[in-house]
Amino acid sequence: MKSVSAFQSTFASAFCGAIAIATLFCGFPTAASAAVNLALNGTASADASQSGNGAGNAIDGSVSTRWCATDGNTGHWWKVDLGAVYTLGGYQIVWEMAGDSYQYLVEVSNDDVTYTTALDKTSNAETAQVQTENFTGTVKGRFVRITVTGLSSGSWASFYECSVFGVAGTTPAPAINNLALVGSSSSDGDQGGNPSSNAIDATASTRWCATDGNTGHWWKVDLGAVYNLNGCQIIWEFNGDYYQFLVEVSNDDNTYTTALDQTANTSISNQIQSYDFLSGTKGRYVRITVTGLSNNHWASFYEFGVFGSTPTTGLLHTGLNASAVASALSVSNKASDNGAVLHYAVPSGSASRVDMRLFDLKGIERRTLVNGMLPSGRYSLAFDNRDGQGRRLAAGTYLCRYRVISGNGLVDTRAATVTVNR
Ligand SMILES: [Ca+2]
Repeated sequence: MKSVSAFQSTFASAFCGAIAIATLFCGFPTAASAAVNLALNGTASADASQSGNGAGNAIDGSVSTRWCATDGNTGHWWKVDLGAVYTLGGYQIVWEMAGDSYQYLVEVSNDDVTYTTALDKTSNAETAQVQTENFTGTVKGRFVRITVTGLSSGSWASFYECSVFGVAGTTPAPAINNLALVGSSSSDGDQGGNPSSNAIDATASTRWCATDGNTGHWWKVDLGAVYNLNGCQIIWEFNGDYYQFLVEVSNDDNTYTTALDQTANTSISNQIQSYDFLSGTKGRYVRITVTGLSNNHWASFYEFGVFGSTPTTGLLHTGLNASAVASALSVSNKASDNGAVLHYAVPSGSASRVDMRLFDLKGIERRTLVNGMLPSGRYSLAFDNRDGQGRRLAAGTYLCRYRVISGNGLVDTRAATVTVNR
């Protein structure tokens, strides 16, 4: 991210999630097994592993065991053999340290000899401990290798878990991201010190916990808009004990339908669990109700991730529900990945009409990005590099014009440049 303003840095962690999402607009059809972690059944190795922190610790489904290199140098690699060539949608890494940025290169190979770059994170500045990334274009491979190229002072190449998501065959892999990171959470009750928001802070050491050890407690996230939803991922408090639960989705927070039924689960006890939702699942609200507990545990998890993709119409547009803001517009253009993220604020007061449009440098309007009434607050919008007819725009510089109109007329108008990469 470049040109980080105070406005952006205040919400850096939320925007990191939005930026990850920004790479996802590929229009992939729904396919089975979007959210299955292929790495769990793989074989891991590394160029060097610290005693007690072997490569296999990063694919054991637990965030209490980790791989670690033998020293603090850069250049160490870790890889997983998935056992067969898959079409890969993305991955997730739970790094050892929260708040540090790790720079790394993700490469894939069919034969463990010739590797090609799947995602270049050698300039990565994100500091979230749990980083979920989508591959753009078609990425296939049997071997996935992570080479750590840069470290914060005092950090070693080390992560608790690396999940790899993909599908068999040549079907394009669905988007892998975490829509929940820019959502807002709530529950039927939070234990002191363990609020619902801990499950969407991309940190594997903070958790939501219910107020007692009873079953029936629920947690939910409002994604801010209706999405096509592929699946979810849960990092439970405990590894090795099963949890029984129901995941439901809703467009209006009133009528819920089942997306995933694990109320009879007694066999899956990994701390990190990834699931596909039922085919065709869509929704804005995602609610998990814990229906059964083992070993006297309470309903509690470190993270709840939601995998999904942009609605069939419209852009990914999420309110962050902040109060008391001034009108603002800024753009996070990304150099290596497609898709800028536009950050804007609707000023305090009554709801305003927002009119945001994209123009090319000849002044021709190419797309209406936002046109509607919005409450005061900060928003981010992940741009999919497409025009109003859904066609991919040519690479280059475009102009975003942002207007706020209240009942009394034009309040503010602002502009910023948007870079489209191909
Ligand atoms: Ca682990």
